[in-house]
Order: sequence, then C-alpha cells, then structure tokens
Amino acid sequence: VDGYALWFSNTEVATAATHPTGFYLEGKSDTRAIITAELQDGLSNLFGTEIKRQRKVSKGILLLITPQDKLAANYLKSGELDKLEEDGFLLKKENGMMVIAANTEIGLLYGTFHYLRLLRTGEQFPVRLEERPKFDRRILNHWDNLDRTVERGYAGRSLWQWDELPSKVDERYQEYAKANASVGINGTVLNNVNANPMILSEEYLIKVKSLADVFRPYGLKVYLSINFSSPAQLGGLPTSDPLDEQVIEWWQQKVAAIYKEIPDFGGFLVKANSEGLPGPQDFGRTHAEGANMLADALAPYHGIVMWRAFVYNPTEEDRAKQAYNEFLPLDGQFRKNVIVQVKNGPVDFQPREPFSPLFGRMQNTTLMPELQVTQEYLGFSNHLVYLGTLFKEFLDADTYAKGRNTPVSSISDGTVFKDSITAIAGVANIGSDPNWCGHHFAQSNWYAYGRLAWNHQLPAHKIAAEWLKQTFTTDQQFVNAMSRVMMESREATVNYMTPLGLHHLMGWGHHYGPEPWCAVPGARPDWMPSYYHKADINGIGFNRSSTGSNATAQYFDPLKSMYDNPQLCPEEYLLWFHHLPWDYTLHNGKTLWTELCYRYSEGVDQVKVFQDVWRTMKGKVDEQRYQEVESKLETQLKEASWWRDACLLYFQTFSQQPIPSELARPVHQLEDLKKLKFDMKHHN
Ligand code: BDP
Repeated sequence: VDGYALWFSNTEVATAATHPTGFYLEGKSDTRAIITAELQDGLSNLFGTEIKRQRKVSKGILLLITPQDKLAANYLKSGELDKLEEDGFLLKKENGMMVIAANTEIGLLYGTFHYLRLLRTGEQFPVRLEERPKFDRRILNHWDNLDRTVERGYAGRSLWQWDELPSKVDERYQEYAKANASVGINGTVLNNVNANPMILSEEYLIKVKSLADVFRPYGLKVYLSINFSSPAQLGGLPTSDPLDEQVIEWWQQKVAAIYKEIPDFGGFLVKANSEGLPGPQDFGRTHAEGANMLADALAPYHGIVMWRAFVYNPTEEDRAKQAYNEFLPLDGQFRKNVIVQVKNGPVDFQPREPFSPLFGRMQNTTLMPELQVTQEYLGFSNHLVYLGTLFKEFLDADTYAKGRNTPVSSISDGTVFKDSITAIAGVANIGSDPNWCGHHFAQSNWYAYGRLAWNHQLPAHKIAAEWLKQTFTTDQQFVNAMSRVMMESREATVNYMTPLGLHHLMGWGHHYGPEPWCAVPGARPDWMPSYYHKADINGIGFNRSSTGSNATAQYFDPLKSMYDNPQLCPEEYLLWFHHLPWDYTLHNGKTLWTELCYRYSEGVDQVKVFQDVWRTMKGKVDEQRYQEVESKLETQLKEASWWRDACLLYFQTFSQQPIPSELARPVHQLEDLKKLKFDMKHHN
C-alpha cells in the first residue's frame, strides 16, 4: 500500500447502508462511462456483492438522471433542479428509489462521488440533499516547469511527461483527473506562474490538448500560465507592449489557435511585474491595461484572465503593504472576465498571516483567493501539517467590509459583491512520487482544498475525519485520535517555527529550515529574515502599527484599531504588527521572551505527542504507510527541536535572558546550527 490510491484506499465493506439493487443511467458518453465504472467498481467493492447497470428502472434501484434524459419527466418535477446550476446535484429518496439528479453530466459525476464518499465514511443515502459549489472555478495551480522540475514541489518530478506527449498518454493523468473530480476541483493550470513562453508554442499546445482531452470527461478544464513577453520572446515581435496593435493581434491569433485545439480552454494565469518577471509596467502600462488586453482576446471564447496581485519591490515601503497599494487604485478598471488572484496573506504563504486586506477593500473588481497547498514554508513534505485549519482560518476571517460578519469567504464567493465569476486557487502539492504528495498526510491538503473550494462552510475537523476514513480506516479510535493530531498540527508548526506573529525566519531561497540570522551579501533585503523579525536588544517584531509602517490602516475598523494596539491585537499576530520589548507582558502574565520560549517548546512537545499517538496506531493501518509516516514524524521531531534551538538561541543573543529552567535545554549549539548547510537535492 504505497498511497497511490489516495482517498480511495480504504476498501472495507460498508455494512451500515442499504445497497441499491443496481443502477440506471441512460445514454452514452465519456462521462457516463466514467460514472458507470465508478459505480460498478465502487458499489460492488463496498457492499461485497456485484451491483450492475440495469436496463430498466425498478424499485430499489439507484437512478441517475438529468433533465435532458428521456425519463426526466417521470422523475423530476419542473424547476426542481433550477438552483443547482451547472455543477450542483440532488440526492433524494423517492418511490422506493435512490435518485441522483443534476443539470449536467458533470453534476451527476459529482453526485456519484458524493454518494460513494457517504458510503466510504459510513453514512446513509440521504432522504434529500442538495449541493451546489460556493465557487464556480475551483482551480489547482501547478508550479510545474517544462523540464519537469517543480517549483516548491516536494513530491518528485512533474506529473506531465512533456517529452512523451502527445503520442504517449500516461494512465496517471486519468487518476489525477478522477481524484480532482471526486472533490469537485474543475480547473488546472498546468505550468508554473514563472512561465516559460514555450508553453504557447505549437509544439506544446498539441501536448496541452492531449491532456485537456483526458481531463474533459471529468469536468476538469485546462488553463495556462503565460509569460507577458511572449509576443517578443516567442513571436519575435519588437515589443510586448499591451497597447501595441501588433501585440494585440499576436495574442488574438494565439488565443484563436488555442481554442481551435481546446474549445473549452479555461484561460490564462498571469504573474506580471513580480519578482523580476516581465509585465505591462515595462512599457509604462498598468496592470489593468495588461490584463484587459488579454481579457479582450479571450472574451469571445468565454475565457478568463487570472491576474496575480503578488507584487512587491525592494523599496522603503513595507512589503506587506505593496500589493494593496498597487492594486487598490486600479479597482473598477478591470474587464468582467479578469479576476485578480490574491494570496491569502499580505506576504507569502507563511505558517500564519493575517488575511490580505485587499479582500473587502477592492469592491469593484472580482477577487479570487490563492492558497498554497504545497508546504513551501511549512516543512515541505517532511512535516505532517494539515492545512484545513489554515484555509478555514483565512476563509472565516471577518473583514468587516460591510460591517460585522463579512468574512473573506463571502467577499470572494459572490455573496457580498455580486461577481459574475467566482473562483479560488490552490498551489498544488502533487508530483510523480508513488503517493502523489510526498507525505501520506499531505494528500489531506489536496483533499481539503478541494472540499473547501466546493463548500467553505465545511468544518476542518469534518474534512479531516472524512479523509482519514477513506484513506486509512473507519476505525473510530483511529479516526478520533488522528483527526485530533491533524487539527493540532498546523498550530504545532506555528509554535515551533514562527509563534506570536513571527514570520519568514526560514533560510533564504529554499525556505526550509530556521535561519533567523541569515544575511546573504547582495541579496534583496526583503528576502532576508531580519527584514521580518527585526530582533535587537530592545525587542522583536515588525512595527506595522500607526507608529510604524501603518499597514494596520489597510484594514477596516474594528480590525484596524485592534491590530494597531498591542493590548488588543490578537496574540497570534502580535509580532506581525508590533515591535515589542523582550519584557513586554502578555495577557497570561509572562514576558514576551518567556512566552516565546514556552511556545517553541510547546511546538516540539506537540510533535512528540503526534509521534506517540501514531505509534499506537500500529496494526490499525498497513505496515508500509505506518512505517513511512513514522519515519517522517521522526524527522519532524528532530527538525522541530532544530527550529526551537535555532530561534531561541539566536534571539537570546538579543534578549540576553535565560530559557526558563522548567523547559527543555537546547540540544544544539548556535554556532553549529549556523554552519548547517541545507541540501536542497536531498529534499526534491
Ligand atoms: C513564492 C515562492 C516563489 C514563487 C512566488 C510566487 O517562493 O517560488 O514563484 O512565491 O508565488 O512563495 O510567484
């Protein structure tokens, strides 16, 4: 059991539920064939008896139906599915039958996977249940390069075997599409945002088409990241100025060529004028002018542009404020088919950040959240960190944009501002490793991202339990114990890496281990940890209050005044917004220094508990995955104490205070830790 089967691994027999005598689904199509195969295999395995597609409808059967089907009038009331839109589905019990109904075949496929999930998690077929996704576009972003390396990927090489495509189409693509469909993910950006212009060459478009053909029956649309200077770099034009006639025409032709091959192509993702990449500003144009030009080329085909707001420059201005400063003035200037894609936090996928203040402020532009599923700053695929809680914390965060109770989720899902398209993106953690994600538990982050993109109201613990049951076993003891571990895991990581609002203490470039001391001559200051922690003998933290960079002013009240005042600022963001003296007193009466010592130690202790809990699971899960998780936990524990020692010993050189005697002693010397050279090869 190597994890290849993802959340379809558990084949224990479902005994609790009543099984249908067979299923009925009329017509033929690729999607219907997939539904048939999934049900035939899934139901037969789960119930331990063969359950087949039938030629007739009869009592006791599972009926799958859309309004276009011949029997629709007999089984669907008029208007019954109106609210479901394209992707939703209805499950109901009627006339002694179980019915899955949807407006489209893809809706039926989602309904099928939902039913199978209910069975796999020990639930019954509901009397009546309607589901409809919260976001229209639920997209994965692959940061995959054409040479099959993956930026911030820790699960082997890229899944896409460009050299073999289009003539050889790996079976794995289908498994990938199925996994996505099973959680409702309906879009995939195949290539890195740091885009190689070659992706738009004829040679590559044929390869892209062959992937799109595999994904289509699963409802998974293909999108591409583009390089803004493709007209010059690939097309040989003298410029890539978005207002230049020739450039405009180049893009129009390119877009036409794409849609000729891929009629349901989703659109472009663009990283422009960010971290050295080209963009409209190179030609004196704004982000809006750049995005709109592409949007106009895509509009006739209903394609969209996802334009990233991840921009910052090494200037005097606080990095955390820059995306807001750059994009807010452009509010209202973007075309209807442009979505501005904003990372969850204002800096960069840290273990914890407050939400980006663009959510709620940019009211006349469609925004989409970008979450990171891959653990760039959270221990790669070596640490067990369940991100369901991180995603939820962000989605549930109240922006106060329209008074109380206007969370990020309702800002971006079209509830508060009536957006014509709604979308969400997650940076994938998937690679060619046998178990897809490097760490068996990292699969839960792909799963959780999909489930939350479908329904951001699902509680993180429910998703964790669902995933555990389908991936390992429904054994209650196992599920209870391991969902507690998962639920606590992100907080543990925050504790041993960056407690109390600290951030970006990771080593430069690789972003793996602790290097709060890191200072690379000539490197960008805003890529150095000291830019963020600002530790000195007076204290630690980034003053973003009104006496500092005033990033707090980017938030709505009451957040603005809460964040601005260290007494009122939630402690998890304390050093994000404030530089405070080492002996500053926290609410629990401890000084800042002492509390830091406690938090770091607690993080290590938490991992120790995770390891102890996992050891009691021996025998409940297969030996291979047991051992592999066990060995990763061993690494995580070692590295948690590496983090604690490195940060505490380094910050101690400023605080000049002892580590409280009741806490464990550091096991490393600061000087040795500083000498550790991180070997990237080892981790890829
Ligand atoms: C940072 C990564 C970098 C990405 C960049 C981005 O370190 O590799 O290219 O974000 O999102 O998190 O564009």
